[in-house]
Amino acid sequence: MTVAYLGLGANLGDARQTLKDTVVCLAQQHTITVLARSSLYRTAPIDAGGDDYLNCVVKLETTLTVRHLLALCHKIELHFGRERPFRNAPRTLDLDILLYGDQVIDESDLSVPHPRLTERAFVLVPLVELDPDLIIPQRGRADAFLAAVAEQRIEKMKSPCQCPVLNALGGGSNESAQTTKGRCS
Ligand code: A4P
Ligand code: MG
Repeated sequence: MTVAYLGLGANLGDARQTLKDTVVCLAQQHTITVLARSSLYRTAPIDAGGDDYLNCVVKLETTLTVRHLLALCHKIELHFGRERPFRNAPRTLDLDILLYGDQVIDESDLSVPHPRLTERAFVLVPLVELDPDLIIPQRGRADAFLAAVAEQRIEKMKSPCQCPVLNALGGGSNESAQTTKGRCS
């Protein structure tokens, strides 16, 4: 079993629903256990045009190799209608492998840790929310990079569920899991 972190982003279509459905989709894989999902964040596009993004990070445990995890990410992106008309084009769903255990991979089609991870508030802030003491292989503590991205606009979304008891129990994501079951093939 390997602990991995995925970055989820979307700025086309119903981004909030897509991100929630993607977490359900990941949780439905028998090779994956979703351990935690960060809050959703509304973020300014970085090096890209289009509308604001919604971003979050998922922490999971998996029996998949990193290559199989990448293939699964591509399959789920396609399932949610991802198209690639040009680099950094607006997208219905982007799924990036941020970290895969403590592995460092530098190949033409796969770089882990994700090469731009430490330059982007939309990745760092949810990562540190999930794991305040997270260490990024070969780079050190994730929170040490936060000051450098402080100018990038990022706003935590309020949970649509206003019940403090349900929220404390994680009710928001459970509710989403029930209403969207079966959508992921
Ligand atoms: N690839 C290499 N390493 C990885 C990895 N660790 N995880 C390859 C996933 N894929 C990886 O990806 C292009 C190729 O990268 C894949 O075929 C894979 O083999 P892609 O999904 O087609 O394109 P991408 O995600 O746009 O590329 P990239 O380079 O990862 O872009 P970035 O740097 O992630 O930027 N602003 C906000 N606010 N929120 C965003 O989510 N996203 C981007 C995309 C730009 N600005 C943004 C956001
Ligand atoms: Mg990507």
